[in-house]
Amino acid sequence: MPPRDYPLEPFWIPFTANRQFKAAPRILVSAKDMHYVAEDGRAVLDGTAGLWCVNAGHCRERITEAIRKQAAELDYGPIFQMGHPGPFKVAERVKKLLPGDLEHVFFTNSGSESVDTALKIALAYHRARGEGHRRWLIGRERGYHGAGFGGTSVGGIPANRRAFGNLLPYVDHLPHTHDLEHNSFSRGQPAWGAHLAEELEHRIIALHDASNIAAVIVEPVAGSTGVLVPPKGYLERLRELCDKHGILLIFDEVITGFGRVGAPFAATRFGVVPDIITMAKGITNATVPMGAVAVRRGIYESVVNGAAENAIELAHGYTYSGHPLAAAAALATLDLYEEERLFERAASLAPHFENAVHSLREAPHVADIRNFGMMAAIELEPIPGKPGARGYQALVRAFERGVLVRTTGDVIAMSPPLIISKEQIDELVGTLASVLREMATQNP
Ligand code: PXG
Repeated sequence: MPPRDYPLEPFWIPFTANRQFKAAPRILVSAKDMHYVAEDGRAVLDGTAGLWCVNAGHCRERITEAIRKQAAELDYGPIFQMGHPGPFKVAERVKKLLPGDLEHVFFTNSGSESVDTALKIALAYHRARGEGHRRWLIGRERGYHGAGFGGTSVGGIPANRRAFGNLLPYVDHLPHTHDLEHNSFSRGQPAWGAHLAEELEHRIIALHDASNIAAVIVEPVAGSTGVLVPPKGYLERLRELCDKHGILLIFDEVITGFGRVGAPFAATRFGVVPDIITMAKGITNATVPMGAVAVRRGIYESVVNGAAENAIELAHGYTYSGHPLAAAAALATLDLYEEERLFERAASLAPHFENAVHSLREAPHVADIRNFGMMAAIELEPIPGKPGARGYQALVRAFERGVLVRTTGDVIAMSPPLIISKEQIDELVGTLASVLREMATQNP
């Protein structure tokens, strides 16, 4: 291995055990299609599409070429009271992929910014209609909505909230829908759990009153906390209750957007149209940071038409909203998805992926397996007294054997690029099977 010509210490690595990582780093130096190359020269099969984002595989020529060309043509253009073609074109393309009358698209640079933007739009919408009393934002336990103060507040992961003291006021949470007793080893949507949507009415609305609630935000399939698939009928019921009470429904599709579930969006796949969709990651195949928030026509019109003419209707945005390089990358990415029919490919690979991951059911220490589209999770029994240790061991050993998976606590998550072949799915799952067997001999 060539010596590293940089120190590890100055970089404070995000969402990482810095001391543990710096003692035994896993460094990737290049990538192509389904594989990374590690610094020791080994090829590593990408079982996670980076961080759920490289949906078309790595370093795709069409996208890198578009970025190169754009960088030489217009590197940056101001986007407040000025414009350049990229974001207009991307908005039109994204609109065509969206269900219902989700017709207007606001650009950000990440999923976290998309979530905070969506929450601010929800508040601004109610205020524009004279319902500024609707201030409560409702998230869900085990939800992940990024790292901004808004997203952390509506998020439902205790470890992400604990250190940060005051988050947003006027936030409450629905219960999550995962229950090992009732829906373990479900293939696709579990049959049990739709009744948990009733908690919105029975508990949240009963306590805070609907007239005070602005929005409910959920991931249609929760990703970060280990692929929690919505029970049959659950999202439909949330939609009905939000309609009944004038509450906006936000789907956070940062992971589920752009083909991950075998359709452009989970909203399309489940046939449930939310009022706002947040997205990021796959929109540019993760090559240049970009996020977006799509809203239904009525939301855009209420906010925009509700303001005085010549007034800035929504006092919100970022220097890099709709950045030319991101926009060029997005256009090339959307072309590639379409030409290679990658969303359809995801749908047709999903049954093979499902069978492959469920073949791990008899592997040692497997407590649950769940999957939807091209997302799957294997939940391991924790080593008594050491939560997370078994999951981390699995990540390290799989990496040593040339396969990248993602772990959250003792849950192993997989979300490969949608270009993966059936043989590569078998390699991914086969490697995990031998890792789990090997670990069991050493830590029964
Ligand atoms: N919403 C959802 C649903 C996400 O999954 C974000 C918002 C925030 O996006 P940004 O671009 O600000 O990171 C996310 C991000 C993992 C993992 O392995 C998941 C995410 C990011 C990094 C790792 O669980 N999701």
